[in-house]
Amino acid sequence: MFIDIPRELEAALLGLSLQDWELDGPFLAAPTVEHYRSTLAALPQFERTAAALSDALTGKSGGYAVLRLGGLADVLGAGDRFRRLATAFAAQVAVPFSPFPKWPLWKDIGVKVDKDPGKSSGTGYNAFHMDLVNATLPPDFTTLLCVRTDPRDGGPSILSDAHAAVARLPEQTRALLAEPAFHYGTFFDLNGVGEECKPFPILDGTEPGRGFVRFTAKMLERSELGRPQAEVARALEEELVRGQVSFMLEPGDYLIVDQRRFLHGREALGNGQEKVPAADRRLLLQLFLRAPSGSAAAR
Ligand SMILES: O=C(O)CCC(=O)C(=O)O
Ligand SMILES: [Fe+2]
Repeated sequence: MFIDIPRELEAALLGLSLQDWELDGPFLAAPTVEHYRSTLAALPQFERTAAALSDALTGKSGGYAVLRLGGLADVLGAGDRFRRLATAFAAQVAVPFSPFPKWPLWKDIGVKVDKDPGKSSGTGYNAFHMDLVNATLPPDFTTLLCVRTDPRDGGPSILSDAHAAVARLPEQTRALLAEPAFHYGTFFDLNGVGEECKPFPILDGTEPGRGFVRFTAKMLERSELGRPQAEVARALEEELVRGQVSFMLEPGDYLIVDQRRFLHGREALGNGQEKVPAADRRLLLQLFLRAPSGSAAAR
């Protein structure tokens, strides 16, 4: 699932000057998508890299990929040129968009010592979840670009195959997970993700192995759930942890997750974050992708 950029391609990418992107509402505008796709397609070794990416995301045991863009980040830093290149790779997979009116496409995920430790940008364990879990149309892909690792050496990413975890649960548990009896979080001022979904079923009743496993383990501590719901949600979380893979994102690593196949999270950061200057703390950039309706990822 880790994809290196061949040297020749890396050199060609460093020589590019991609145009700045334009948005059409929350979405990357079609002419920008076309410009980014066609510019990359013309580069040496690109086809091989795109095929590896597509295999990692759509292959039988796939569902996520880490593109290793560290060589580009070393030269370019994390500024506009690097972000345009990462956006161009994202645009190969699906259409980038920003659900949050406040953020222009990429959203910073830094480290805030005074925030709920279990939430995005908190310092603690970030339990298995899908992003925008309570939207009727969650993003098809969530992506995270690593700018800085935790100087206290914590925060490996965790991923788990959601349908594999569900398949290991007893029938009765799965039946309860298919009832619309779960809820999580608030919903306001979001673009491109439909309406609020509340309450929602965790399993959406499509064929086993398909569709979203609409789950966040954060609901266990932050939503008032009925007793049977809490029990089955806990059982699902345990299976996700049992099946998890974990790895540390390095600077320039770009993680792309198919939200219909994998749930994600992050282990706790290292101790003593309050002693680390804010500008030195771990930093990721987050971007969401919408697959064209009718594509494999949107089914
Ligand atoms: O910090 C991380 O690695 C994951 C963050 C995340 O999943 C989120 O903010 O939605
Ligand atoms: Fe997330």
